Amino acid sequence: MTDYTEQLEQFALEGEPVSAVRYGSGHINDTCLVTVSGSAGENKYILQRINTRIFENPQELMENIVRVTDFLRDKIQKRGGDPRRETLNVIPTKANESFYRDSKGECWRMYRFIDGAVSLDQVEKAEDLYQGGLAFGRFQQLLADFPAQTLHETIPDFHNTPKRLADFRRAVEEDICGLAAFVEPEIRFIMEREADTRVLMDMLAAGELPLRVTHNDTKLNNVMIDNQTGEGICVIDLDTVMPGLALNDYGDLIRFGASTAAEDERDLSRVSCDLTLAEACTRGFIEGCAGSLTKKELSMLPMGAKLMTLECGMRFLADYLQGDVYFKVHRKGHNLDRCRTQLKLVQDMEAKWTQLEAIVSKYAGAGL
Ligand code: ADP
Ligand code: GN1
Ligand code: MG
Repeated sequence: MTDYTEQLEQFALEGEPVSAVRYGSGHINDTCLVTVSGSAGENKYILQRINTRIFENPQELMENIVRVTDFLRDKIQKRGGDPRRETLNVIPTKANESFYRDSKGECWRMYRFIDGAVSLDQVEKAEDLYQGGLAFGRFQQLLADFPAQTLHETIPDFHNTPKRLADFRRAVEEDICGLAAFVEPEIRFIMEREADTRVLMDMLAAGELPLRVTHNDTKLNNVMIDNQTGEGICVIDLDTVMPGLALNDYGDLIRFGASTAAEDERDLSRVSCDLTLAEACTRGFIEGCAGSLTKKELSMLPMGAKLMTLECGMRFLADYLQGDVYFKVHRKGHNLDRCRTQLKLVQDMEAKWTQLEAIVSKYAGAGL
């Protein structure tokens, strides 16, 4: 078992640690649930090893998170909410730093554990997606007046889809593991959609879409759902909060939430874009954004869903071709399985385009 003594000693916790166990199923960071026992009883925390291969500047990353969560805490307090549960709370180190660099150079941060709530890896019911959409839409709304220029770009070009395509193309050309021939149909599927990849970035460049402070990783398991009320109470995983497109937050929500199967399902006959689930995401997100989305944004929402799914598919396939260096994998071919579900979803979204547009129209109302 991993010994976290050195790391735990650095943070001012309300009690003595009694256990520290691996937790969650994120693809990026190493997450650990810490339980401490103190005079006031048990307390829980989340200890995370920041993935510094991906987030190369942990200082800037944590600066972003502290600024954003301070800003949110203030707003939540002013409207009478519970700032201990409705935003992430960074626990500083005893030296009053936002993270600790250990003797091996690894970087660790601590959050207060959000109790009485779950993060769902699997969609259980449409209502969860409505709640997820609402939480991510509201999150964007709460940050609408955040000074965006003070945010660091933690991963440059994170959702620059044409740039992602260029990276993908390079991975195919280099083919360092000799796997490209094996995935020729998937490569062709992606390349055939080259023109699509530019649509939103071109609109952004032309000033047709606004840059907002967005979350950029809106998987359902990045929102905590309250056990009692079923409400999406807190948006977590704030590593990629940066200026971005609202369409990408909507898109990633649909990509993960509206799928009838897990992101790594091997039986592709089980993978499709479920319109009831897509409707729940759409209703929640549009409602959460509370009238702030422009006409153009609303009309491009289906494109946001398709491009986030295509982009994720090419990222998984590029990682497969490069020897699984980015996303955590738990079996051979895991990234290829993930890529295939994404491409199947893209195909299904294309087939259901008119219905996806009709769903947006239904909730955009007069805004469209
Ligand atoms: P990753 O970037 O690897 O996805 P996350 O920050 O999303 O890492 O954390 C992984 C999982 O840990 C989440 O999906 C959630 O289940 C759990 N988690 C993270 N932070 C908290 C928290 N403050 N309270 C409760 N659970 C949390
Ligand atoms: C990663 O960290 P996690 O598991 O919430 C990835 C997202 C992908 C997602 C695919 C920083 O999200 O961009 O969409 O996996 N996060 C990063 O499941 O690359
Ligand atoms: Mg996560």
